[in-house]
Formats: sequence, C-alpha cells, structure tokens
Amino acid sequence: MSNYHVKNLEEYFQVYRKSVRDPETFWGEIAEENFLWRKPWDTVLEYNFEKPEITWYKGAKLNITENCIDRHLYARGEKTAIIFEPNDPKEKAEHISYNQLHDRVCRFANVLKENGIKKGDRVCIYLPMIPELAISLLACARIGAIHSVVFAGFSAKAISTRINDCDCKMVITSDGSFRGSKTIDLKGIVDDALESCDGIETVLVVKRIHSEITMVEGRDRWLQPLLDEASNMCQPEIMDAEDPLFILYTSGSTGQPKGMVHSTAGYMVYTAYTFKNVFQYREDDVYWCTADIGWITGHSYIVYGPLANGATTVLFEGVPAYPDWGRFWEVVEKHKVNQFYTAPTAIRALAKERLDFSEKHDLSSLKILGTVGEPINEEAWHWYNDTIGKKKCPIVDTWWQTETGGIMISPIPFSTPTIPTFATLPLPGIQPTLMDEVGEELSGNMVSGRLCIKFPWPSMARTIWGNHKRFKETYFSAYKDMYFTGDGALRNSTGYYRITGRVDDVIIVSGHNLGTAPIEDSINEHPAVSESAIVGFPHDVKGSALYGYVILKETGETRNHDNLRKEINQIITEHIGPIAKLDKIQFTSGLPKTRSGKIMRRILRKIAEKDASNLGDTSTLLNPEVVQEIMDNAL
Ligand code: 7RM
Repeated sequence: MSNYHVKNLEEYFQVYRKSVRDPETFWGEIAEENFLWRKPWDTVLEYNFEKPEITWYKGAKLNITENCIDRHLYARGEKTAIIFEPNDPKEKAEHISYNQLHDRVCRFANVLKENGIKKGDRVCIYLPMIPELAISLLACARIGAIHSVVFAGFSAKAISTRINDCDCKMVITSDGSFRGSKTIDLKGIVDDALESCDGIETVLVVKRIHSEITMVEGRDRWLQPLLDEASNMCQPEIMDAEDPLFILYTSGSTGQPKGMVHSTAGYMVYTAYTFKNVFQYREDDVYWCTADIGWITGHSYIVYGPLANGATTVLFEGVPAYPDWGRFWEVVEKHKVNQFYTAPTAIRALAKERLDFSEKHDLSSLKILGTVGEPINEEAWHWYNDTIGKKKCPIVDTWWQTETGGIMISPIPFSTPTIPTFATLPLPGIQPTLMDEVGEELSGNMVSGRLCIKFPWPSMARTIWGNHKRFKETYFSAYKDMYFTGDGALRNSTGYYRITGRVDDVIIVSGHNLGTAPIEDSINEHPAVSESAIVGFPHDVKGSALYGYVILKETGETRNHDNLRKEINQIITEHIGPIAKLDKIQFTSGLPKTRSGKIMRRILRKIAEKDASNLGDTSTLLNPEVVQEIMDNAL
C-alpha cells in the first residue's frame, strides 16, 4: 500500500487513520518518496495556531520547478505537459512537451533576471489564459520571485490595489485578450492601473491579439525578442521550504482584498498529492480544469499539481459559449479528455442549453468529473452525472478555499460512494470538525455547524501579506486552536460533509437554522426555475424571514406569477417544511455574480433589507447591470 496513491475505500480509511495518528510520519514519507529535494528537512512540522505560525519541512531546500519540470525530462521529455486550446477553434491547438516547457521556462526566467528581478521580488501577472501565463508562474518560481497573479478580468483599480499592497516591481501582461467573439484591451487597463503604481519598473508585454497599443519608453518591453535572445538554461534558485511561492488575493466580507501567502514545499507536496488522488491521474491521461489560472483552482490544479505529477494538462483560452454552447464538449472529444473539472455555475449554464450541444460529441474518454467553487445543487449534479458522465463517471465535489491551497474534502473517485451535494470525506491529513456558535465542538453525526480544521496541513496559507494580525483574526480567533473556514456544513449519519455555504448565508427563521443552499435546491426543482438565491430580511415575529430571488428558464413565462409563487412555496414545504417558505419572491433576469461565479449575497441582502443606499464595492461583479434591475423591482 502506498500513502501517495489511494486506490480503494479500505486503503483510504487505513491511510486516513495513519495520517491522523502520526501526521509527521505520514507527510514525511509522502514528501521523501515522491519529490526531489536539494536538502532534506530537519522537522516535518512545527506549529502554533495561537500565533499563528506554521512550518512544514523546516530546513529542507528545493525548487518547485525542478519538481514540476526537470525531474520529468529523463522519462517524459517528449510527453505533452500542456495542451493549449485557443479561444478560436479554427486556431491550431499547441502541444508543449516537458522538454519545450523546460526551454521556455528557463528563457523566461533569464528574461526576468535580466530585467532586475531577484529572489523574493514580487511580480504581478495579468495575462489571459495562454501558455505564457503558466510559463510566467514557473519562471518566477525558477528564480525564487514571488508571483501575484491578478485575474485578467479585473479592473485597473483592482490591479493597482493589488500591485501596491505587495510592492510589485514588474507587471507581465499582453497587448490584449480574446474572449469569445470579443477582444479586451489588457494593456490599456494595465496602463490605467500603473498611473497609481510608483513601484513598477518594467512591463513585459506578450503579443497575443496584434492590436495597436502604446509602449511607454523605458518601462514597457515586448517579451518575444527578449525570449529569443535569452539562454535556455537557467539554474534553479534553491529555496527554503517555507520561502513564499506566491501571493493570491481573495476578497473578504469587508475591507481590502487579502493577499494570501503560500509557501513552497508544503504547497507543492499537498497540491501534487491531492491532484493524484482526487483525479486518480494515470500516466497517459489528459486532464482538463476549466478554471482560470487567475484563481487558486488554476494555480493548484492547472499548473502546479498536474505538472508535479508529470501530467498532461489542458489550458483553455476560451469561454463555454463560443462559438456555441458545445465548445467544452468539442474540446473534450478533440483532446480525449479523461478528467474534467469545472464549477457549478458553468454546469447550470450548460444544463439550460439544448441537449444536442453535448449529444453530438463523443464524451466516452471521460472517466472523472469534478466540481468546485460553490455548493452544487441536486439538479445540476444529476445533469452532470447523467448527461455528461452517462452515469459512469464519479463526480468529485471538491471543497476547498484559496486559503487552504488544495482540495480538503472530496470523494476519492471509484472508492468513496458519492451522494449528490455532499463533498463527502476529508482527504488524508485533513481533520475537519463542526463547531457551534458558543465554541463547543459538535461531536457525533447528524449535526450542523461551522466548519473548522483542527490540525495543520501542508498547503495552508501562512499569512496575509503585510497583515499577520488580520490573518490571525480572520482564521484563528473564532475558535481556539482551530482554523475557521467561514463555511457552514452538516455531517450526515455516515460522517459525510455537506457544505451548506458561507456561515453568513445561514438564516435563522423563528429560531430554526436554515441553510440557503437546500432551499435553493428545492426551488430549482420547479420546472420553470433556472436559478435562485435566498437571503434573510428582518421580520418582527420570526426574527428573520426569507426573501427569494428567482430566475425563470423562459423570460417570457406567461403563467401568473402569483401561482408560480405558490407552487414554489409548495415545493419548499414538501422538501424542507413550511418553516422554510419564502415570504417574498422576486423574479429577476439575473443574479449579481463575482467573476468566479459566486453569487454576491451581500447585495441581495441589502436590497431585501431595504438598505440599498450603500451597496459597498460592486466593482468586481461580472454583471453589475442586474443590480439596478433588482433594485427597481424590489418587493
Ligand atoms: C476553490 C475555491 C472558497 C469558498 C469556500 C466555499 C465555496 C468551494 C465548494 C464550496 C460548496 C464546494 N476557492 N466552495 N468549493 N462550497 N461546495 N465543493 O473556490 O477561495 O474562491 O472560494 O467557495 O464557500 O469557502 S475560493
């Protein structure tokens, strides 16, 4: 039995028990047997959740790119590392072998050095989903620079805030990006951002869309000529285990975005380990995660986790609806994708479309389907399972966060029996627990509470850049000696976890704790409903009452809306009970969403509370225009 690759349920339980009984031996063995170290560690783990201070593999030395690239060259040099699938299906896909990846990362790393970037410097990366994005992360890691990727859908304001927060010296961007039938002027956005960033010395520009842009003399440089001149050999910088690998910003419920800092060794070990197990990756598989590398999912499960395993990972530039809603399935067929990983918001959008978009493609290569980012509702789960997986592909509902670095709770496919909407069991090494509001641990099964993690795992964030106090307050102060996730969850009779949503999404109606997700699930079962979101609003008898925002499948739904309201409440009564009935139901054409597909409930809550005067920051919304519509029609 190997700790590294769990192949059946019995092994899972055995490995899990070992990981809890003796975490240091467990993570020590995994690290020793599966990675390349320049110097071994003195201790596997030292930690103190009070401070908090977490140290994995203290004293060890390594370079993560040696593990993701160099060590594969002997056995897999000609194997495809990255398949680049462009936005336009008529443009040829590019297969980048491990040898070529090595060459390109080394050249890029040398360009960074020649442009004054040293170990520990911060580099902001604002690029579309093109090979240079993955390569620039690796080039930074090659020389020990800390990358800070900003999703290339964020505004100039969001970029400058992030650049200034961690004092980046350089920006890597492109002239523009392709997005479906549109192009976006990325360089223009960067130029705007840099008006308020004094620390930026150099901007490296990738030519992607061949648009007319202005190059600022002495600051901006085209990347390609520099790469052509650079050497393709670059000795990796030998890093300490705990040296920061990257910063990635995540928005909190209040205030500035938090620059989560991830370390080198622990992050590498954990993302590699979880990639191998959650996707049961085998040597010749083709794996595709549709996330953007601008999010943690892309960092961990497009770049680092897959490459550390010598996998073939698809990097897709496009969007699900271009040229039509069949694009995902066309790409699956074309590259014979074996593992497919996406988000519930994409699944729901795809499920609304005609069946022939998926039916006309051969999806028989698929073995495993993954989901991440928010609770998946039952209807979407079944559509994914039946229509895409043909009931033959286990669905891995993976719960984790930017802060956790890697997947925490997830089935191990072909081992853990799945139940729709349950992320199921903790991965080896992860010790989740549920807490009540007064700080008591909820023992036993059939309980619901706040999800905490009792023990460190290798890829947990180490701090918030420049604000360790906030790190402590946000994650280690709610409950003593625990990492608090901010999520609510329930544990069923078999110990499976179901994530019910952020705890601020729990609404207490007449003293009953109601999670929004199960109510939304039942509403979505109504044949006329495509999506819904529930929030609470003050009620003088119940404390809080429920307000539902509902999107109908057909905008021209002709039935009387009051009848629809009754039917929706009838379904809720059947599924959950009359206590969960909605007092108000507003029909709407859309819901305010973040660019990663999460509903911004804060806005819906304010509108329901008739307190829409100050909606806070809506600049990160994908569809700010729906906010006005919702306000105009508020009940
Ligand atoms: C990976 C990612 C984190 C938040 C997290 C949850 C929610 C993520 C699931 C989920 C239910 C899931 N990082 N979340 N995965 N909720 N089931 N499988 O999304 O930092 O952007 O978001 O996302 O609320 O706390 S994130």
